[in-house]
Amino acid sequence: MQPLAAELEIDFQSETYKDAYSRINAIVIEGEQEAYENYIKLAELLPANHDQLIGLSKMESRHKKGFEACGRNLKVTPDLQFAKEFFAPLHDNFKAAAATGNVVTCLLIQSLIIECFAIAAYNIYIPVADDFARKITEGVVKDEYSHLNFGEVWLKANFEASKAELEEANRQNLPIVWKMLNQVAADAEVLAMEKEALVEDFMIQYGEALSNIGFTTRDIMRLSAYGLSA
Ligand code: Y39
Ligand code: FE
Ligand code: FE
Ligand code: FE
Repeated sequence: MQPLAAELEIDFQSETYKDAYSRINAIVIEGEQEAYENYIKLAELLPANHDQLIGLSKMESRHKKGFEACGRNLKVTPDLQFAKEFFAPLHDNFKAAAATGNVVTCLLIQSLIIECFAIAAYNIYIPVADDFARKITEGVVKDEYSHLNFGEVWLKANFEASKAELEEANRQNLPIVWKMLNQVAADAEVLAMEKEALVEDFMIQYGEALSNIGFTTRDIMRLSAYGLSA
């Protein structure tokens, strides 16, 4: 498939593009850094899966390096302060859940919500990315599917015992994701990433994940739209 970026004649060196990229690139770099830390924490919380989770954390730190290179390639300085604030509500909820040993909540936040957000964003970005970033992102998104799969497999195996905590964690954290999407929509648009496409892809990934874990279609409708109007 011919990359859409060529057809759209995106000017990757325009000040408008680089300004938006300074925030989106920072979000991705900070997100990968936090994902790295979150999987190390999950490795502590799930000793039976320790080595596998350390493996995932190492992938996240490689992703971070890849996206740092994408920023350098476009001569963009990532706005990391913006990105830290962007992730703070989800990150704080992850840390609070980890501190109280609520591993199901930690898995919902990192391995379902954040991974689905990443998969949606990377899928939508790939066709409109510059050549350098496209190659990096294609490699990264394959890994993200494996991270999502880890969460699905663990939660499916522990479904009955996790169900109530998943419902509550979804209620607390899904509205935050819709707010994050709204915050980034204008910058994403500059990169030719449409908000509607991001929402649609996220809903598909998240709905499929909930289905794989064992939720019914009825549950999935209720859970995945929670807070969408926020
Ligand atoms: O598991 C991961 O690697 C996820 C942390 C990385 C973050 C993805 C955040 C993507 C949001 C970008 C929004 C752009 C429209
Ligand atoms: Fe990653
Ligand atoms: Fe990941
Ligand atoms: Fe548009």
